Amino acid sequence: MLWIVNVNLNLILIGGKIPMKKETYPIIGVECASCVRKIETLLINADGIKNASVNLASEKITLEYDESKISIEEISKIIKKIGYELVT
Ligand SMILES: [Cu+2]
Repeated sequence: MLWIVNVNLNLILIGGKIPMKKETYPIIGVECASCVRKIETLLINADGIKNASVNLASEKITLEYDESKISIEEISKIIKKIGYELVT
């Protein structure tokens, strides 16, 4: 019984199925589609971020990220560097 549990655990690790944190935050300064593209492109290419989606109408961002690789504080700093502010 125990080895079955281990096999399953290993498969999960090999498969890279690390639980991603998915969270939505308000974001300040997003004014047009170009802002949206700029933020999303930057974040999606950052290590540890699986997905970033900005909603222009609601001025919110939905982030899917691996907390063991990147923290929300680090993501906030990246966003701030290009002139926007994440509200956490
Ligand atoms: Cu813009």
